[in-house]
Amino acid sequence: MKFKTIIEPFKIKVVEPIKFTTEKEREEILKRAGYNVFNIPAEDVIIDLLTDSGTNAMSSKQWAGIMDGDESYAGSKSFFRFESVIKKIMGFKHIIPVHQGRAAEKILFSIVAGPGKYIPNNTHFDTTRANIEFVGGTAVDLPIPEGIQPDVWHPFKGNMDVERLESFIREKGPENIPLVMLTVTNNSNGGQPVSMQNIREVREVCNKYGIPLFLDACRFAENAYFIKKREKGYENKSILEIVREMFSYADGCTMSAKKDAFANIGGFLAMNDDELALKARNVLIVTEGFPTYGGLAGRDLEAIAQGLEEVLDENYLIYRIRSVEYLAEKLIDRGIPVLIPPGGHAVYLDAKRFAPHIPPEQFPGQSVVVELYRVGGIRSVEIGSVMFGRKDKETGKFIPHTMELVRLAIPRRVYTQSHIDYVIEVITEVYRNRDKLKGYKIVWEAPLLRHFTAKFEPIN
Ligand code: P70
Repeated sequence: MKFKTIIEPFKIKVVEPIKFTTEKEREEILKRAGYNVFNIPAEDVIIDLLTDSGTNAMSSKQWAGIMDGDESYAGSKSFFRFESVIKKIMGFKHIIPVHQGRAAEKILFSIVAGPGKYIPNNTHFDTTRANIEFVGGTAVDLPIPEGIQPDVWHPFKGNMDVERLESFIREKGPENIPLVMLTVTNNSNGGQPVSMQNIREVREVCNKYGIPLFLDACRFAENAYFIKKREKGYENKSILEIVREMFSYADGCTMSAKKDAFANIGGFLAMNDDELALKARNVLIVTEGFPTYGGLAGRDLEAIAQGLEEVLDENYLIYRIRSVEYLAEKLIDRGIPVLIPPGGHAVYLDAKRFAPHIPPEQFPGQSVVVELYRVGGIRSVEIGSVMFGRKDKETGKFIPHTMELVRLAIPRRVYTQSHIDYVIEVITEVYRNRDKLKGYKIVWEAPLLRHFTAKFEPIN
């Protein structure tokens, strides 16, 4: 293109009003929410960057698909479209619809994992880890060293450490590792991509020990775009070609369609192995529904199929990745500590450097999250010791997470540049007053996935 301004590759047909609140009102709302932004009514949020999951704006064609959804219990026309689009893009033999990503994880890990079983991943996201631990298995993170250093630039920080993978397999024995996973893009460490070379190398190690490889594929298209931009040999390939190659190295995947499929709900589990698929469908039928709808309505299957076609559009991905980069660039210009490079779906603030006076056990990320809401009505999410920190089982000692991050996830096709300019202004203001940020303590927590429901109090 001749012009450098990258525009939104869509027009806006339907709008949703934003309700404004005052700082004083937000102070009260925070107290009522136990300083956990998951407990805040969405209506009281001005810009909602809690997640890019299920919060996407659907296209007119997706809405048309919703009207066209076939709601037959068995053999719905919408299922066959869903199945054929996924097969075209990802190429797996068995496509099993589920209501969202974690349902795919639940089914998969209840079949393959359990006590004494280990599941390595570049980095597990919260629900993947929880589903493995729920059945008594062990979730193991094997990121490359650069992957956990927020201020180190690397083109593929989502990569798995292949040498550590191999030594881990040897140590635990391949018979105790039912599968290896790669999360594309790697959400826990900054929405960072995994290179094609890394996928290939992980595949080779898996082949050597006869272990299947599964992708946690939520943001596969964003990952493919990074491969096209950053990996030699892929500059002239189409996104579809890159995606197909990525999946060609895998034996299956779990997918939350709430991310790169632009859907508000939905997901699937896919695989080539007939026996595993049979077992998965047996669980599916008990927990989710009949195999041609999983936990979904026919209209959801249509929306997902259409969304999967749309996300492969390179003009969309150029806009998508650039709009996330724009936010990161402006924050970096203002000296605000941001994980580099910015990810595909989010910008991550480095709370350790943002609030160095707050120790990890007082949750610096949570403190920044609370302040962004108080000052500007922006909802973000802590990805640090609230989400992943734990207590040592024997000593009770606090073990912090590797990084203390605040994720600003950008819903797809929802916010315009001026929304983002507002976000930049608010963060700049919070950063200017960072010395006043206080630590937090947890006053109530659930046994698993505590971040969703925990209650906090500021430490004065
Ligand atoms: C997010 C949401 C979901 C997810 C994921 C990866 C790599 C599986 C899943 C599960 C979760 C979340 C986190 C904080 C706030 C709100 C929501 N990620 N694998 O935003 O998929 O949600 O469909 O069960 O990122 O990153 P599902």
